[in-house]
Amino acid sequence: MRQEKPGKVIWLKETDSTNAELKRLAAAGAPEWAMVVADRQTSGRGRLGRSWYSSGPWGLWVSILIRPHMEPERAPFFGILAAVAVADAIKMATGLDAKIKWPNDVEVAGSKVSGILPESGIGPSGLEWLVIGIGINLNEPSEPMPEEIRDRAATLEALCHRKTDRSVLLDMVLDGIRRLYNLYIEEGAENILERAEDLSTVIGKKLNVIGQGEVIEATALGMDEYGALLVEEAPGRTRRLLSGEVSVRRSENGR
Ligand code: BT5
Repeated sequence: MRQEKPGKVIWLKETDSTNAELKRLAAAGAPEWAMVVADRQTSGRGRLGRSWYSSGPWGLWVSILIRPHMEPERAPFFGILAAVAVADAIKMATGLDAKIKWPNDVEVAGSKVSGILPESGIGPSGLEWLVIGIGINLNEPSEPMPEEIRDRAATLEALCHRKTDRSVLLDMVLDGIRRLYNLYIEEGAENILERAEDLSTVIGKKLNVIGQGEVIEATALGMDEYGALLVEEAPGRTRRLLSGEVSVRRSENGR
């Protein structure tokens, strides 16, 4: 079934986390495409308990609810699908060359401008809801970014010297997600994965893979329909990474 209708957007001045807010609504039966946007998050969240700096309306902090009929294990793929939509929207709005760093960062010239957090709810019949949280740093905040992220994070304004309108970018991101979701329903993951691989900063590169207490060297080969990164650790020995951190080795990115 094609997904056409935009849902109701709830705009909040402040919330703990738009993902937390929408997860509460999803569990209470909110319909597909319900959305929460906040001017400011007091406990914006990243993956693995990390935090997301979102102190004011200088960025787009949004969560989108979908209810795809699929195995719960495929939820991370929707993080990749959303990253393609965000990279496309940034390109369209600013002309910047936005890239995807697996699994869920969108970068411009090596700086993180966006992070995506898919979170799912599982019930007796499988996947019941999927909340896709998206944070995009649009315009320069009035206070400087916190010290610990200043080196790696950037706003679109700092990179393209123009302000980006929050509602315009939200519409572009939503259009992109709806288009890619329809493509997924009609044709499966293949074309979306191809787009994600084209936009990827890691595919074809030698990586350091930071796992449980160890760092492995491997070459990134591609992504699969579960959102996993496929890497080759040694000739002919491949492995699927479902989470964790990867960084391009210094000799590869010329830094
Ligand atoms: C992410 O996690 O990148 C996912 C971020 C998702 C944020 C959205 S905002 C709307 C929705 N509601 C939420 O509560 N969350 C979602 P991760 O890959 O774990 O990256 C987190 C790391 O990025 C932090 O540990 C910092 O190093 C860095 N970081 C934090 N705030 C940032 C910002 N505004 N811009 C760039 N980097 C940031």
